Amino acid sequence: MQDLDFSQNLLRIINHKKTRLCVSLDLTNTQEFLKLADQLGPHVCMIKTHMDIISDFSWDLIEQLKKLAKKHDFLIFEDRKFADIGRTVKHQCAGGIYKIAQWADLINAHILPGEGIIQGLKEACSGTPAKLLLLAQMSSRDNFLTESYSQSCIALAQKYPDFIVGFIAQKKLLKNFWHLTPGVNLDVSAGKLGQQYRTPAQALREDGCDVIIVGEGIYGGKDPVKAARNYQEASWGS
Ligand code: 5BU
Repeated sequence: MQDLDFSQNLLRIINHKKTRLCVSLDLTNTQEFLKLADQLGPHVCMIKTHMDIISDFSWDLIEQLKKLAKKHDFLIFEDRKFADIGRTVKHQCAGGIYKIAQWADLINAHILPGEGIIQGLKEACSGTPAKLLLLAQMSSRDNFLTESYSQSCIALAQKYPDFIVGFIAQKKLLKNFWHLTPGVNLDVSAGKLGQQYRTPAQALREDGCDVIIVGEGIYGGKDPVKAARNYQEASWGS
């Protein structure tokens, strides 16, 4: 059975706040991170983190972020992209410095190591609300995630629907699963270091994804709040 709690909650947030925007806060400083999380919170259904790029990380950041998630009603997605054997990812997800399973609503993983990675992450997250997305497709140029690899992601998602709630993908792959999509920018020519962009309208309407993930397009400009508002509107009305 699919995890209804997660899906109902995310749907509730999307409809209540009128946004299908997840901002990717790829900032490296705690103060800047928290300031933007507070300013952008009203415009997003989710904030995506890369906690391991924060140079002055401390547990207080997690506590502050949790408070902001409550204040603004958004989910937290830690984009750690687990990719090791089950035993190792179990430690990486539940323990270490970041203790991701304790605070993330969503995590993600590559399926390269096989089914054990899902079992390891499931054990790490047992007793917590955290759910898993599989990395089925990437936005970067010439990536190695082939069609048959994406099909294997689909098969595994169908096998673990109580824990796997969707995919990171470029196009809709499977009914009743969430599709979060990176590689979105209103300026489609802005991609650097192999990143490829399409517009929110393309990602949501043409490619059938559910939530757009936008980083630089929002935090990279002079007025991130205005940019977030534009992406929110594009994600809702386009
Ligand atoms: P951008 O600044 O909007 O390009 O940021 C996109 C974010 O999504 C960034 O954190 C990447 O690590 C992440 N990402 C991606 O861009 N493309 C992918 O295929 C995957 C993740 Br998977």
